[in-house]
Amino acid sequence: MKERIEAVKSNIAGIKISSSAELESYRIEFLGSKGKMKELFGELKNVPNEEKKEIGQLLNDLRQFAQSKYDEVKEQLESSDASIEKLDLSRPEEYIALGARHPLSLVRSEIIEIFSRIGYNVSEGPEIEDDWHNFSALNFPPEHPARDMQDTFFIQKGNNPKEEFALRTHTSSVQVRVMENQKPPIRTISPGRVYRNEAISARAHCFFHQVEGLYIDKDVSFADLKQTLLYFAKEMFGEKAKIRLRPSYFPFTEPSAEVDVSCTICNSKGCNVCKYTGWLEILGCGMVDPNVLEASGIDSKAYSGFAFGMGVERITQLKYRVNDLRLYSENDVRFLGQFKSAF
Ligand code: 2U9
Repeated sequence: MKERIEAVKSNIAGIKISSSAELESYRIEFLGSKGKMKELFGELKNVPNEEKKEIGQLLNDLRQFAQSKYDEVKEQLESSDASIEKLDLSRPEEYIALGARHPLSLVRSEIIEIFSRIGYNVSEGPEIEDDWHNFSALNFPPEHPARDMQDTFFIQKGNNPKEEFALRTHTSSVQVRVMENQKPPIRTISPGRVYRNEAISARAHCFFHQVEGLYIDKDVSFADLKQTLLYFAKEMFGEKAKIRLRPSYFPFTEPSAEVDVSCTICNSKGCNVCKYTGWLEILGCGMVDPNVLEASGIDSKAYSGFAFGMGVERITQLKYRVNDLRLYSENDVRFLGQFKSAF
C-alpha cells in the first residue's frame, strides 16, 4: 500500500496542467468520486489494524497534496483568464483631453513671429533689476513719479538701504542691457513679465506682460517707425487695419506717440469696445532719446533709433475680447480651454 501511495504521489507531482480542461481531467482522475483517492481510501479497510493509523495518515497527506495542486493551478488559471476577460477589445479608445496654450502665450508667440519676419531677434533679461537699468539709463529723472512706491515694487538687499533693487516695471531694462553689450545695428524685441504696485481689478494688475521693441542703426527715422508699426498692425489685426499716432510723452523717447489701430470689432463704425471712436489704443512708441543712447555708450550723433512697447494683455483683450485682466492668472480651465490653437 505504501508503494502505491508513493507512486500516486510522484504521478501527481509530474503532471503538467495548462488549461481548464486539463485541470478538470486531473480532478476527475484523482479527486473525483471514482478517482484514485476514493479508490485508495476504499482499500483502507483491507489494511491490517496495526498499520491502519499510519496508512490512514499517509492517505490523508496524499489527498491534501492532490487537493493543494488542484487549488494552486485553478487560481493561476483564473487570474490569467480574468485579466483577459476584463479587456473589452470592442471598446473605443480612451479619450485623451488635449491641453490648450495660454492666450497670453499664443499672442506673445504671434508678436515674436511677426517681428522675427522683419529681422528682430528676441532678448531676455532679469525680472529683478537695479535702479540704473530700470530707471536711470532710461532718462527717468530722480524725482520721476514712476519711481514712487505706488508704481514700483522695491526690494532691499540685506539691511543696506543703498542696495536697493526693483521688480522691473518694463522690459526696456532688457534693451538697456542689449545696448550696453552689443554694437548697432540692433534690432531686438524683449517679451517678458513686468510688475507694477497696483490694486488688482478687471482693468489693472500687479503684473502683466510686455513686448518692447528697439531698432538702432544709422539714419533710422520716424517714417521707419510708422511703417514698422503699420506692418505689425496689419499682420496682427488683418490687412484692412489702419493706424494713427497721437503725440505723447515718455522719458525714454522723443518725440513720443501713442498708437491706435482702427477698431477691428466694428470696422471703425463705432461700438462700445472702441467707445464709438473707431480706434483702439494698442501701444506706445517714439524715437529713442539721445540721452538714452549715450547712457549706454552709443554715439547719438552717429546713430538714431526707435522703440515701441505694448502690453500683451491689451493685444489679447482686443484679439480675443477678454474683458477682465484677472482671468489671465486665475487658471480657470473653462477660460483656458477656449484657446485651442495650432500655435
Ligand atoms: C529703450 C528705449 C526706449 C519702449 C517704449 C513705450 C513707448 C510704451 C507702454 C505700452 C503699454 C508700456 O505695457 S505698457 O503699459 N510702453 O508706451 N515703450 S516707447 O521704449 C524704449 C525701450 C527701450 C532702450
